[in-house]
Amino acid sequence: MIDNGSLQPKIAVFENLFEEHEALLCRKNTPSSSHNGVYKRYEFPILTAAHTPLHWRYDLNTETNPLKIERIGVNATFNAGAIKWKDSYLLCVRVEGYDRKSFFAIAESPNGIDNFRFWEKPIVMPETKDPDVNIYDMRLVAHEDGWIYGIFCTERKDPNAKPGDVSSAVANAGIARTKNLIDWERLPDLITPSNQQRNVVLHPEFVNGQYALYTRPQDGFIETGAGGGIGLGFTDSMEKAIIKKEQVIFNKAFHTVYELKNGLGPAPIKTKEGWLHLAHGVRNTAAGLRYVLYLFMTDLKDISKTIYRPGGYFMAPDDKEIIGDVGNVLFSNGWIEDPDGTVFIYYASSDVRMHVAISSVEKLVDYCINTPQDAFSSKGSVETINQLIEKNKGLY
Ligand code: M1P
Repeated sequence: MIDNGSLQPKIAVFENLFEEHEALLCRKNTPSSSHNGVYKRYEFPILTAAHTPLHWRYDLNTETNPLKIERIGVNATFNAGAIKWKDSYLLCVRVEGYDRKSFFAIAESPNGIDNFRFWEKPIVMPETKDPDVNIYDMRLVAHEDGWIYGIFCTERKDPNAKPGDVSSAVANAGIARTKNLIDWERLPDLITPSNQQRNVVLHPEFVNGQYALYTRPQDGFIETGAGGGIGLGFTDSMEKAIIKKEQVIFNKAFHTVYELKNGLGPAPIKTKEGWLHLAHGVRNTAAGLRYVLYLFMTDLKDISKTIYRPGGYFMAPDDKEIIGDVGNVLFSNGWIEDPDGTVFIYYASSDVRMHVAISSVEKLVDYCINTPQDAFSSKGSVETINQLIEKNKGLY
């Protein structure tokens, strides 16, 4: 499946390009020295635009490209869904061209940390009768019904946009399924009571015989309005997915990291203590929106009930991660749990590149259970710190 270099041309003029590209793909990744006991970031981004195959970007025929000019530019590789597949770590990456269009492509690694290589071709995603203009941010879920589902955002021009308004868009959840991650069957888009949807995630198990979907209702494409929290709804079928009632299970809240928007990341991981969720919270600042990642857990029997809500963020943009096309953004829609409990957290920084951080189910659950909840005021935060100081008496 991997493009292992068999497509490399014998043409000397491209040799340096292939050598440099191969060196980047093979670069060993090492854990960064600083960590907080919960997760370890890795030093290098695992995927950048430069990782995309040269045969996607260059006309490798020296007769038609004697000047060795890049013909098709790739701008970014980010917001990837993730799945373990035949002992490999696969990312379904949002690849964005210089033309601003995003598409999906699978990148595969033998260890989940480095040596990610794109498969030979990007995914050809079939369309519904209403063609997509832009597709992005796929959540990959191996559902217990036997299919692997890809739920993603499909964006189209707003049909009600006023004349001259060429920006207004409508976002909804596109649904596709596959058995091999190459051939995809497109299903009708999700129907919900909300105007717009992004960050829709399929729960991996049936709930009372129904498919459960986490949603993120919004009033408009940018404006969340009354929506913007994490919703939950149920449908009898994925072939005609209709959610009649959306219940918000985790709302936005004043003066928190999820004040403006609150959206689920990847599908939750099942643990003995509950379903473990990774999500993103957004707040507004004088410098624009700030996206951070946070964790919470829900009840195994009642997935609408949040049982642990650690306060504050779990990961925030750090150092070089702050810079990018849309700065100050961490976004995650993919993680992989290994059989030994290791968790590979795949996250993108500032809408440009992909990273990995390593943790474990044990650590993440401990973090959720033992991190104090948000006290919703400065006074409350001081009280929380004072409780820890009291507990630590005689130990420091
Ligand atoms: O630019 C930050 C993110 O903005 C959108 O996310 P959300 O709908 O949660 O605000 C998406 O466009 C996402 O891809 C992007 O990373």
